Amino acid sequence: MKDLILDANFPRTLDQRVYHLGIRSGEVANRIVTVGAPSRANGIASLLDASPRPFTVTSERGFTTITGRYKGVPVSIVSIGMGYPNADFFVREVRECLTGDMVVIRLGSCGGLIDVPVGTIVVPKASIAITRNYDFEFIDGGSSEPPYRISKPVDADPQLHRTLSDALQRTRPPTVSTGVIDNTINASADSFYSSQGRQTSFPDHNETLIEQMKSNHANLATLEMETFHILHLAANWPSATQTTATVTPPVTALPVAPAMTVPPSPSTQGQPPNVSTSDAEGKPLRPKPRIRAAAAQMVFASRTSQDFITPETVAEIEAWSGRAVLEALVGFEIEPHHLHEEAGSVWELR
Ligand code: R1P
Repeated sequence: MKDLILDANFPRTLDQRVYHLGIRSGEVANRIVTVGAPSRANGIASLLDASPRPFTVTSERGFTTITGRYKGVPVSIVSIGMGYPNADFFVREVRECLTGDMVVIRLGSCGGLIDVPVGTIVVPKASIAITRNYDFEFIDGGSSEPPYRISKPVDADPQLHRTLSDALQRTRPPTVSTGVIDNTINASADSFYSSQGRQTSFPDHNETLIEQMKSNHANLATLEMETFHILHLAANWPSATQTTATVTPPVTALPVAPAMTVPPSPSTQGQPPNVSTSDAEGKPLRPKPRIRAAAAQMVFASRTSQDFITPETVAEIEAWSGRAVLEALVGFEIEPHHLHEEAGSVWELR
């Protein structure tokens, strides 16, 4: 380990950057698109307003945050890589850099479990988790345990789900032959292979897994690796109906040395960590802020026909869905007192 970390609970650098994403308060906006790949993030970022010039941080751990404005509204695009652990870093670390609401749309690729063409965009209303059961005896299969666990569903934010589906329908280019499906169930797996029913040289005991999932959830339509965890954290952050106090995470000593394209404003330097349920003066927000999340999933692989999407179709549907996600976010209302303070932020108009 090359860095000395003084506090193991919530590591931050002396200049208040969260340890894995490398961002700090004022560098991430309330409205966020999260994607898996930096190329997808850069494609969406190309749609941002020219002014203020979008701000980019790439952390040592490979998370990229791009913040600017779309049609004048502050938005961030965060590329997180793959899987539950990275989704967890994303939600928790962004949350501690933000005051007010955190509105998140995940735009990712997925496998399709229903008979739709590759290039279809699916907007799930809920997600379940499929996880490998480490207590199962995978070599001899002689365990009384099941090899996989299937969780109960967690819902997307219903209003954001509807706004997202509407934006996708409204912005669909006439040249695109595939459509939008919503109100389905997604499954997020903790492996691309075993817990998605793929066959490899490992004895994964997953030959009937997809059929079992489909028999439990008739409208199960997509498989990917992040949506469940994002929706689950959003649904389990203390909300307007709860009274749990938010603890301000402490500060650590050493910087993570993120690569930046635009220097932060001097007015953001050295400020204390935000208490995310308070306003700029430290007064509690009423009602308390929320995390609201939904997802749009591009079908890259059909698990029924075994078709895989072409690069040309990827380019076409990423351009469509990237714009649609931004449209959905900027059209989604956040009460003014639940917005992060603009003064000193990287999206401040100077
Ligand atoms: C697997 O190839 C990856 O692709 C899907 C899965 O969820 C997983 O992260 O999403 P992204 O296209 O967003 O990376």
